[in-house]
Amino acid sequence: MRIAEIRLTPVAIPDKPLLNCKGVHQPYALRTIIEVVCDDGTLGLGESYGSSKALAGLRKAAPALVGLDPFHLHELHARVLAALPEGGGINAKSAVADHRLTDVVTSAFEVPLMDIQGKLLGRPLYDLLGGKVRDRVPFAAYLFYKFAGHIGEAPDEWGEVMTPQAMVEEARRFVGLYGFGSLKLKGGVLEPALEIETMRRLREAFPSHPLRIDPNGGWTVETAIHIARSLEGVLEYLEDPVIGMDAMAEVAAATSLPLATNMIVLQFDQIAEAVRKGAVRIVLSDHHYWGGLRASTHLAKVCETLGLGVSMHSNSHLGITLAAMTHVAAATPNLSYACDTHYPWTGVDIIEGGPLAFDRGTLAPPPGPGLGVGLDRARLAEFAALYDTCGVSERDDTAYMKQFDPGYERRVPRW
Ligand code: GKR
Ligand code: MG
Repeated sequence: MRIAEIRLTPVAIPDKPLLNCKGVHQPYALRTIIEVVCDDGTLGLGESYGSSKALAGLRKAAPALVGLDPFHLHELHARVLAALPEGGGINAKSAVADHRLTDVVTSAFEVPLMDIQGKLLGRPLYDLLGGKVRDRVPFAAYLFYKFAGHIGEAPDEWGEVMTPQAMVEEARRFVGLYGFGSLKLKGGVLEPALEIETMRRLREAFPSHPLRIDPNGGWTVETAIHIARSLEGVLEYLEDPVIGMDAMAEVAAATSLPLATNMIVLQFDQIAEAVRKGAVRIVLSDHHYWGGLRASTHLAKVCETLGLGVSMHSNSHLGITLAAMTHVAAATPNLSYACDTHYPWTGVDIIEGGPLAFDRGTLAPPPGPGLGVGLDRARLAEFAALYDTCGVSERDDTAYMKQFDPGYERRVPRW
């Protein structure tokens, strides 16, 4: 059994004008859909970033994987390293955090290979990760301040959300539609007093929902300490209030709130420094850049050993990613928090049967061998065509924000 063919399809999927500390989401988010076909016809599916650097890396590595045994995941990594000797990161130079290309590419191909393994064995993917420790995986509502609609378009169904009260309404809608039992707010957008008020109002409206806020390093150390102290007893954790290991350690030392990160600990070799400096108490896993699904479970083991909590990060994504997140979360004993997901903001999918449906804020790993999802080829073709015509070939939240507000300037920290 060998890999015979690999197909990579970049897609554009509709997104909403969601705000963060660097700007606003463009009308389309980009992903790459990966199909790995074995010589017996077994098909494995994967999903990764759609940025040009990630796509170029995937395209360059793919031919080197033809002939590989789909069970040989160490060799997968070795072949990716050999195919991409220049390495590098996948994000823009201006990004405050980056992901190693070779990890991203290995991660991207590990999922379809494990999907194939599951199909060959007739076992769900979580069984290849040690078996499931929970039947259903809890996800958090991912709340964003947002503009009413995209440039030149009528307001979308969520309308404008730019005040604490409007955010409570957004949260009510999320909880009503999907049953989420935890709430995460993307912060660093409004002035700090308003974001503190937003979290307090969410606490009043949802007294028993765990709450978290993540400004993506959008605050100075001083602002972050003020906000952290104001929200002690309100939040379960505070995610990436500031940028940099030392700045995070300074904030961590000044508050009883646990700090979480998907921005300063992105690779295994960054964990030791973070622990030494006391910079974080929770690390967010993400199988797209930690090295894959198995690496995510290894990360969880390291965190358990070091007394760190584990949560899960997300970007705008489709159902192959959600299925993979759910399998790995189901097989991670110490995943101690509800996983992040942008999925409800997407609302469309390229998997058979349409978008996966949350029930009481949770999702069971899709049934069936491997990932348990198949491709809807008509939808895939539709979003592939959109990629070719939509005019977005790179994520640039700042450039798009300038179209709303020509005077806008990117500043991290912003407040
Ligand atoms: O979608 O605006 C966004 C988020 O800020 C995303 O880019 C982050 O990667 O959700 C992510 C996070 O937790 O930092
Ligand atoms: Mg984050």
